[in-house]
Amino acid sequence: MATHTAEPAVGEGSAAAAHLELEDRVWLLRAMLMMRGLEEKAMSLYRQGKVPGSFYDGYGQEAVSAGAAFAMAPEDRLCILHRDLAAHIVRGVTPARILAQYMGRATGVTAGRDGNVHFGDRQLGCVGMVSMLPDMMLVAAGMAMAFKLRGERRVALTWFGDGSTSRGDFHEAMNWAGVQKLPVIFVLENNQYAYSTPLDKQFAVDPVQRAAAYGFVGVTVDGNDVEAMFEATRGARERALDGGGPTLIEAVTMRMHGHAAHDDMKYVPKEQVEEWRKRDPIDRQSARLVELGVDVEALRAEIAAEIEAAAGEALSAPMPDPATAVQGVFCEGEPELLGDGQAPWSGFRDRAGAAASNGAVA
Ligand SMILES: Cc1ncc(C[n+]2csc(CCOP(=O)(O)OP(=O)(O)O)c2C)c(N)n1
Ligand SMILES: [Mg+2]
Repeated sequence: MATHTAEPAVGEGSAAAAHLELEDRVWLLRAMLMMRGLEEKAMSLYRQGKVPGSFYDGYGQEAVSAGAAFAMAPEDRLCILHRDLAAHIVRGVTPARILAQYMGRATGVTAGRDGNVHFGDRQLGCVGMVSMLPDMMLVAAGMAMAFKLRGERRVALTWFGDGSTSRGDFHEAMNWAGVQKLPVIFVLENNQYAYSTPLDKQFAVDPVQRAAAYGFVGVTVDGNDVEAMFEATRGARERALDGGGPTLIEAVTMRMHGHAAHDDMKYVPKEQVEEWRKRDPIDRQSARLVELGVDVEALRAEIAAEIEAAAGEALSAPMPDPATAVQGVFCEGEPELLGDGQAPWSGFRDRAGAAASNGAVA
């Protein structure tokens, strides 16, 4: 049975708070602050000519990747998109490796093969994105199919944008996931624009209703509330593990910057941006934690120092040796299996070692 349900607002005493310890709530803020700080640093390095190509960021959307990734177990698999840096952070990619990745250094995740967008540390259970959007929905559905066939209790998750919903591959992935009741979570990051195309030129229905058309649950979530994102994803994961099939989570948020560094987004009304600025996900989580007595300023200072140290490390890392350019392009010998990622949520902490005994492969 398919439903179109708006998630309840998340605050004290909410469903999310019931599953999150204070330490988890601080972790969520930490991941968002780290994402914002790293992207701000990277944008400045880009302007200094140290980041080749273009630069895409997820300013204002940090809660979508932080909250969703936080709800996933080590043995789950993630397909991470271009506005979802916090997912890499949650899974355990260090700040220095991220900045090295952006600057094409040998110590980056792809060792200089790509820059800001197409990367994923396979050893941490993350698959780097394919540029064709939204092909990662099919990759995630394929991984979920493997979990189902092998009888493994694990889930695949991918993010994608509002623009992706107009593509054929979106519908193919949704249909197959629904028919097969696959343990997959589709996070539709509705940030109001696909490059310069606004929502009213993108779809004629509320896109979350498309889940019902394919026979599974769709939920709309405030994508600027990291705890609501966590809770919706936690629920979707439980449903998938219980054999309830996929969930489409529509995370409603706003792309606060241009499509990429070159885009001044003249086509976005200023009032719209200012309206969304009041709903900033970091301010929101900070306010909650200040109420709970957390020293958020100290946390900010700690993260700023970590980012400076990471930038120093990445800047002093070597460029890759050109002689290695053709290495790692094709699979040689036996393919290396994906590993498990970090899963910092307290709900997974008491299961340490569970992933190892799972015989997890994908
Ligand atoms: C099939 C395909 N067409 C075009 C592009 C170029 N492209 C990259 S990002 C993007 C906009 C995507 O918008 P949306 O899905 O809303 O994601 P957002 O960038 O807003 O997060 C486009 C058109 C692409 N990567 N793949
Ligand atoms: Mg978009």
